[in-house]
Amino acid sequence: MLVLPKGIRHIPGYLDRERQEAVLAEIRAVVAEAPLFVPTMPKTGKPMSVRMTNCGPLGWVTDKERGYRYQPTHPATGKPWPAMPGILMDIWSELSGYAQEPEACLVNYYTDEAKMGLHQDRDEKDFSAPVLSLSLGNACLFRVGGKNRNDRTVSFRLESGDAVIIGGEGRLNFHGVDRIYPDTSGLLRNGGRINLTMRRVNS
Ligand code: MD6
Ligand code: FE
Repeated sequence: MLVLPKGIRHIPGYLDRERQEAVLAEIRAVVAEAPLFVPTMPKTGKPMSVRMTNCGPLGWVTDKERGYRYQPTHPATGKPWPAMPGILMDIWSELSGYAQEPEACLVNYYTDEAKMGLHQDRDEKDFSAPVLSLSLGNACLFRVGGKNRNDRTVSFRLESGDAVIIGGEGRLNFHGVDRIYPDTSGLLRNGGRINLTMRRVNS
């Protein structure tokens, strides 16, 4: 049996197909209003392979000049992020164990070739709240380690509908996506994978 680090919880099949479709419809509306953008790394300006957008009062963005941060507006349109859909608020209430509402939902779109390097989520002021992740579309190989980049890691597959909660002692653990498995879900017509991460930013 695979043992996950303390504070990391994986809930396979948390969203049934009907609820996945409902979340997807909301995310399509978010993307229509707040188009996916290509995030770039601080200082180097190297583009990440995922495309991103956000909903909720705050959104996570990054670019060469100003680096990782949360801001209330879309970097390209300058408009406020779309509201957090009610269905995501409900899922946060069901899973987070945290009394306050989420302030940001980062939407990551992966083509079947995209990946995400090992990182910590540490741009929030409040680490007492967990980060709640939902996966839609093709499966991926998810990797999670400890608080130090060189700590031993464990890897497991995330399928469409799975939830992951990173909180408590695991809140600052390194994690990343090594690969997407093409043709492993019929949810997204053009393949790829969507990951949603809901966060509390301010205490
Ligand atoms: C992904 N997930 O699944 C990337 N971050 O595509 C994350 O970076 C992540 O799954 C914080 C908490 C849970 C996560
Ligand atoms: Fe993360």
